[in-house]
Amino acid sequence: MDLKLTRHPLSPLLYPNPLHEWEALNVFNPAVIQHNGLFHMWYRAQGRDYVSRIGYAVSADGLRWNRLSDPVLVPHHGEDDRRGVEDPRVTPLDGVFYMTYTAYGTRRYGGNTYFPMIARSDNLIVWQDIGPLERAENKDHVLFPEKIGGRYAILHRRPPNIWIAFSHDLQNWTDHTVVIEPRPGDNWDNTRVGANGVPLKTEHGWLLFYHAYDEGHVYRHSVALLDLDDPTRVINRPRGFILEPEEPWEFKGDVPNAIFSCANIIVGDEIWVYYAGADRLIGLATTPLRDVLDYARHG
Ligand code: BMA
Repeated sequence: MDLKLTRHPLSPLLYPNPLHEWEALNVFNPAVIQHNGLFHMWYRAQGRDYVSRIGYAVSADGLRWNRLSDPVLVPHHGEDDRRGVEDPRVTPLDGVFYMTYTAYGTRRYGGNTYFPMIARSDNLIVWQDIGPLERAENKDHVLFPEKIGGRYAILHRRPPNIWIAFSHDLQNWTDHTVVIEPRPGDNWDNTRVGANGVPLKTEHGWLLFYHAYDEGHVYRHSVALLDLDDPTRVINRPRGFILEPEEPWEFKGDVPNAIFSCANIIVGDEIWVYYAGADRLIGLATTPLRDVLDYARHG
């Protein structure tokens, strides 16, 4: 069984804006949610200083976007995020919004200089930090949209695996467990794996979109199904991938062959996957929900 996402004909949807220094070079890796009848987007942006900031855009149809002229989140932790705030993922939960993002600085945490942050907002625009998930080399963290067994649940990535952890207060995280590992050998996902957007609750389990890259640093995406009550348990993980770089703007840009997604949302009877090509432009690929669920269950 095989499944490939379909690129939307209007894609790519968002380009860098040369009139704004902070987003003049690259726009990429957006979070997207639907709220009160509108689509809301938070995207990573870079100007020529290569510092990442997070911009906000709003849309009635999810295709044509209106952007604020100033970023809504900028570095604010000195050395800890001097090089930027990256890769937002936004989860609505209990009437408020949580953003997980990567703080990228100059201080070392383990093997690198980034660590995973969590922030919260009541109004989509003003974000307040809750704190780090941990002060360790870790990213690609995303909160589940509801509590599981009475606790918050979060996916994260201690390299090279996707992990899960649980918390009562969003500050102290325990029961860290590996969920998905790279598949060694001649496989597309043999080097590193990481979660994409907020996992989707379905009757068959949590539908997780994730990315992986191989030794040639080519990014591809696929899906897995996790047990609803015990998401440490993988129900099925198809062998294949559903998206790989194919378009010129996905091959060439700032980082070649990087297709990177922080958003997979249900729109009508489809899933819309927002993703960036080559760390420079933002595009959209879609699939019928029924097809991707069949693939996640039987692929
Ligand atoms: C990852 C993240 C993403 C980026 C990707 C490809 O580690 O930093 O922001 O899009 O690499 O460069």
